[in-house]
Amino acid sequence: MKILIVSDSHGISGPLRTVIMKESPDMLIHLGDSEYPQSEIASWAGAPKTPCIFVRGNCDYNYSDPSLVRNEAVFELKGHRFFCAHGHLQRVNYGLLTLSLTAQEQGCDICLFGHTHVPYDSFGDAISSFNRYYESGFGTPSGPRILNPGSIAIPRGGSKRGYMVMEMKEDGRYEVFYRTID
Ligand SMILES: [Mn+2]
Repeated sequence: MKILIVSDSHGISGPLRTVIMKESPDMLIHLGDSEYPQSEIASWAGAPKTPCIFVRGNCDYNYSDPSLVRNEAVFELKGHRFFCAHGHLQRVNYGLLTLSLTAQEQGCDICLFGHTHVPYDSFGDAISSFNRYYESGFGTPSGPRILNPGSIAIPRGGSKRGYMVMEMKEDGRYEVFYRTID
């Protein structure tokens, strides 16, 4: 299945709608600061047939549908457990340790965030990393896979307008593709 991961569209609906139409995903995850009615974004993706998940960004108050947005979303899919948050509450501008540990506290192996407007794809620090390294061999990454699709509307840090597509097979194997629209 194809999961479209976007963030920080900040009221600029054009590229968001274009990408949703182009990718035609089986699931949509918006990581916050849409500043646009979530129900409308979800309708572009084909909700309710297509599941859509929205988390609240620091700019999402006037335009958001309270019934559709939450601060954090945790769900399971094909043997994986996802943690989704905008990231401002985990202070991601100052580092990803809190985000990584919060995801792990909830048993998640995949962690999605936005807010920075800069794409990111790496493994996070682990809870009890000393013990895990001791058990599994030094240097083994044991934190969650942490992904940020960047901003689909207002890129920063030298990045381009972009998003991520996660292709997940039935057996849980997955690949992540970062795509730009410029
Ligand atoms: Mn933000």
